[in-house]
Amino acid sequence: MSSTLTAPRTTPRTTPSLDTPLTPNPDLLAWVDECARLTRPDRVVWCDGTEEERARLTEYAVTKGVLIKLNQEKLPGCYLHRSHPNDVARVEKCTFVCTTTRDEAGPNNNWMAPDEAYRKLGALLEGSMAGRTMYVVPYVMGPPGSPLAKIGVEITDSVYVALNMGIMTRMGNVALGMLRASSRFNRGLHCTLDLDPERRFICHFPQDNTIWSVGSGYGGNALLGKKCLALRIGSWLGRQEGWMAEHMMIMGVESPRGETTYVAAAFPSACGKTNFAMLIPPEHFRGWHVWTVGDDICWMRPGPDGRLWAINPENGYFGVAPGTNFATNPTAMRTMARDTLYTNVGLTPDGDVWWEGKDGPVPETLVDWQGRPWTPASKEKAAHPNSRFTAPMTNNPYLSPRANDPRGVPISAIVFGGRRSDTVPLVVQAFHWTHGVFLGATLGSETTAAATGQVGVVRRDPMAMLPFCGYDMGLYFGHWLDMAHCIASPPKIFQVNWFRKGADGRYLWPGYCDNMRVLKWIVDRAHGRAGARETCLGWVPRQSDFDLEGSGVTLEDVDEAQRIDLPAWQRELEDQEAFFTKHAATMPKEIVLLRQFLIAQMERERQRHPEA
Ligand code: GTP
Ligand code: SPV
Ligand code: MN
Repeated sequence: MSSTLTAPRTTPRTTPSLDTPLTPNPDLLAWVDECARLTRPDRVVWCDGTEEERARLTEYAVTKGVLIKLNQEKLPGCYLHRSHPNDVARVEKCTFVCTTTRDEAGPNNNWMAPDEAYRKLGALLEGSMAGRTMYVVPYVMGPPGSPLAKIGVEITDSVYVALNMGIMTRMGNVALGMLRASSRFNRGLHCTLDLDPERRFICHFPQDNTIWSVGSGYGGNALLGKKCLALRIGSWLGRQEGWMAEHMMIMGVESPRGETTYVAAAFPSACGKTNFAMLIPPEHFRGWHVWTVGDDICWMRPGPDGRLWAINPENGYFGVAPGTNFATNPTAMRTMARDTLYTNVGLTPDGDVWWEGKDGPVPETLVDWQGRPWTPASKEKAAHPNSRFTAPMTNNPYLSPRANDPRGVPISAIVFGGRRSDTVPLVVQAFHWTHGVFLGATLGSETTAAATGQVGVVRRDPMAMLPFCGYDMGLYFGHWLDMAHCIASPPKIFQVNWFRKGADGRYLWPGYCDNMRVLKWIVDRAHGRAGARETCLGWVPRQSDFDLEGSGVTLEDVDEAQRIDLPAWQRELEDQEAFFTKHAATMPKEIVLLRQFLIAQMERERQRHPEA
């Protein structure tokens, strides 16, 4: 292995000194060679995933200023990274699905012809790693041995990306051992270039199982196993192979009787998956425990027992820092207390990290995410709103004992949720699977800092997959409908909204640990043992079905959070129109009809209550 990292070689650029490859796999060697001939790095480093290698790469990143060593007494094994200020979130406008035809990508994706994309990015990649190191990062998505696990290899010029991949995936020899001589691996080529936003492209070639990403070093743009492979390519493969790749967290909910029910939930980016997956039940729910299986991505397949079985393909958490504290998410706080990479948070004088909404007093002075002096009087935020922590899954004190189970866990309930200050009730249960697909397909949410662009505007984000579905979204809904026929005991489907506000602008629902109250109803309903009332939107809990003891929430607030506001629903249904029109060519008829059905019901309601 390369001991050359801290003592650069003086080899001429044109003949990169190839580090000893860790595999005899001919296709992998040929592809790495091809990438090296294109990008012309000074040296090639094969990542083996050992602790020794992690220590060496970390030390190298510190000497290069890529990482800042934090206070090792307070935060052992933790480092801070500051990304370029123009490179702080996913960029949807630079993200392309490059299928043979435009129709395959669908109106939900930016499309580029594969030839054009390879040519365009190829030109940018030519010689792009000269003077730099090329890291070859083999990784597995999913517990090794799982029938759903997939292998990828990411080639990158970023040591930060290599280190993050080491936390987020099962990385190194384990992947090469699984791959052996097979040519079936995802080919990911990543180069940060000069971070010029004009030369930033994230291109997916589902038909070649290939991803090329240039011009960004951040999160979902650069950690290619995550959104690129696990969701965009994953969703494509899932449709072909009969499984599902979803933007969902997975949790095990243990009751006082010792029964564990597995729930998967899709909320758009920065809308609460990590928090929900790490929920600690309130005092009143003694004997209940939530165990985290995953916090962002879920792969599901029908099992031989007729249930839907899910794995978390990831091995770590790339979580939102702002708003995280010992009251909102103590589990996350404990998870990121060691061996964690922090990105774009504030740095205190004693080498600790800080962000808006962290516990304790606001530091009197610190260095902000851009490396500038900051005080509480500063107008700008200390941490970027999309600042994040990368922490190993094994740090989680409530990691599910089944998180590494190759079979996965059987899912009893699927939850869709958005960030909506109005209109959408706290919780609704779908009447049936197709109605659940309709609830997911019409999901809307206010945009967040997880992607560049305007924050706080409602947009349609079906199944929280709008930025991540690697093919036509109408066909994706069709795939959801088709899946029902392979699952004899399908999960029950629900919709939630933790973010509804009252007329005074405050949240009607306390959220966080109190979401357990909604979760208990969901779990009970999934087992067919809790009451409910029928509305035109779906089944909702009656006051008596809902345990509010010790919550401090008033019944008036809960009623308001559940209220069906007819004029708001009229606007909501009108707002869905543009999405349905855009996707008319492939939108399943059942989904179109369910919307028409709801429109008709709402019209009749309004006639009965003209004052509303
Ligand atoms: P991605 O990693 O971007 O996919 O996001 P995520 O869905 O995992 O979101 P996360 O759990 O990190 O939450 C994002 C933000 O929402 C954080 O600032 C949280 O504090 C806030 N949040 C999470 N749950 C709740 C809740 O129940 N109520 C309220 N009001 N805010 C919440
Ligand atoms: C999201 O945006 O949904 C994330 C963060 O989970 S990123 O890895 O940047 O996609
Ligand atoms: Mn996400």
